[in-house]
Amino acid sequence: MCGGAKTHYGDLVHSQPARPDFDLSRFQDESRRRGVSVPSIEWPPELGSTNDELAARLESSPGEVAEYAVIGTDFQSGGHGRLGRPWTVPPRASLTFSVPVRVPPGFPVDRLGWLPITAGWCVAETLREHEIAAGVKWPNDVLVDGKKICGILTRACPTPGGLVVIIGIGVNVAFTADELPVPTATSLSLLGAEVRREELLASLLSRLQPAIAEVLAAGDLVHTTATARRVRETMVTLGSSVRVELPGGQELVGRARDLDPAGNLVVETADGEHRITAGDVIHARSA
Ligand code: BT5
Repeated sequence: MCGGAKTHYGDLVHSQPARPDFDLSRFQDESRRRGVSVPSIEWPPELGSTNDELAARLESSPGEVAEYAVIGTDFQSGGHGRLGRPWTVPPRASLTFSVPVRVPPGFPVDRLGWLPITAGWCVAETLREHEIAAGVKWPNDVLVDGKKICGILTRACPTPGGLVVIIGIGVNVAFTADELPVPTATSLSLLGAEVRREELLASLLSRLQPAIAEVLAAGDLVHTTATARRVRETMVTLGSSVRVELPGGQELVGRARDLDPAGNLVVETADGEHRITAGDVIHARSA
């Protein structure tokens, strides 16, 4: 079902470029080449949300969900971000998937904020392989030249066997300019990188598995790991002038100084230092 036809997508009517379906055997070849092993991978042509699908399975049959079992899709019709905001992608143009990770007993839950930023670092490193200068934006984005190329949504699910965190990742791979859902978005193709999603996924998982394992094994000391150091180095938020929209509707304006041991953003304002546990960060243009 590739290419050619005029398609309704959101409010737009446009010609869809030809884009290949996700090819599972190609992914297996790429995984073998990179030494990546996943217990299983499912890639239906369409799903509402890969995160919601995984959450439903963890609820109904948690014992059957293996760590790092991948659920992806060629078209996510009801993808969402934080606070139920829409995550919008055209068919076959995005690397859209979720994986579950098991949180070891005793891992401090206030340190779970390291998971989305660690996943963001893994995405940024993967894109750098393709000469794309990507950076992590706190708390869950990957940016290139200030534009969002990837969004990450983590969700903690209690199960009888312990806490499982779903890591959901959407990377914009092959959007045309008129398919960008918001002017602040970008895509690999628009940056001149033609990359197969199978290759991208294998490459990303080869980083994600060891980085997340290191973070989860470090417990209270996660902020001292090599991964945490790399996350900081790749985080474009740090050192930037920022406006932070807090969940209650208040705003803070200041400079993002650092991450604290829990992965919270430390912002210095005229009246002192603030630790941000949740919120939307807007980078100042000059930063
Ligand atoms: C996010 O939320 O950025 C997290 C997005 C996570 C998507 C993945 S895909 C696999 C898994 N399954 C899901 O259902 N979700 C995850 P947030 O920080 O709240 O940003 C949402 C905002 O990003 C929207 O309000 C738009 O402004 C913008 N946006 C929507 N689609 C976008 C896209 N494709 N690229 C860039 N920005 C987009």
